[in-house]
Amino acid sequence: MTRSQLIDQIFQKQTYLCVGLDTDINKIPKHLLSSPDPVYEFNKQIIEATKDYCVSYKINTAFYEARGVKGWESLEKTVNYIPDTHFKIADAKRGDIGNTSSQYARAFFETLNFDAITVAPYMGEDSVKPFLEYKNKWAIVLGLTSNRGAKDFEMQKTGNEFLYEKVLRTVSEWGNDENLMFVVGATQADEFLNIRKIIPGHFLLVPGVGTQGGSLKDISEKAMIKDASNNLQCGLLVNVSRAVIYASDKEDFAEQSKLEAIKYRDEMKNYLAH
Ligand code: OMP
Repeated sequence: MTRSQLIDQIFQKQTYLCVGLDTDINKIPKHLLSSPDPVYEFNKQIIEATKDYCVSYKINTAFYEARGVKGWESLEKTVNYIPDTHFKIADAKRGDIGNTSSQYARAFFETLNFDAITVAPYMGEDSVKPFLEYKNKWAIVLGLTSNRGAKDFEMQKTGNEFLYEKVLRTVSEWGNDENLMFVVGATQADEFLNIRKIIPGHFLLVPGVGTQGGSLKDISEKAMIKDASNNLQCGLLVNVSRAVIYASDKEDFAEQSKLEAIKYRDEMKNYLAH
């Protein structure tokens, strides 16, 4: 998916919600456990319930890899089920020496039909570049993450700047705003204005709203972007996983997740109007 297609979807649907399919077989409603592939069944119903209120789905591969071959099958079926109108993110946090990264890129962009993959920048340019070589595919590089451990490296000074600032500045030169996004956690709201000074045009994938407590209002006010003609481009994909998909553990789980997604859409609609 291209940047302009993504922006069109955002404004058509008045939402920049990304629903995180962090589907844990131990947390899904018990009545699904008798179906042949309970995780896929759960995901299908969540997708049907939420697809009108979000523009993207993020599949965190850990929840699937943990179940071995069966989990990988659920993942493959799920990504194929997501409509092509939606931006499909593999949250796999990959990145290795060049020829290995090329294999990861093949796995997620060719064998599986993802639009984007999350990438850890620690190993440098040759570890990120293979993900940038695919037309209309994206690398979403970890910038400033939402977790406590962000202070251990990302928020340490290297010279005059924080390590995460150096990452944003350097990595943004390896690609452009048509193939590169950055992860910035919603729990890091104080840094958003600064981040927009360093990368004024790139989309941000923002997890940390919902269960982790980040404020949608705060980040939307600080980090939305405009083009040269002063038209709003949004520039944000806000991921919510648990707070949407586990809204209920009863038979009404899909209906409840839809209501949660609608709440986020309604709030986002307001911010897109300004
Ligand atoms: P919830 O807290 O349940 O909404 O889930 C957040 C999702 O975003 C999980 O899949 C995390 O792995 C992911 N995530 C973070 O929570 N923090 C980050 O800094 C980066 C990510 C990510 O790359 O998506």
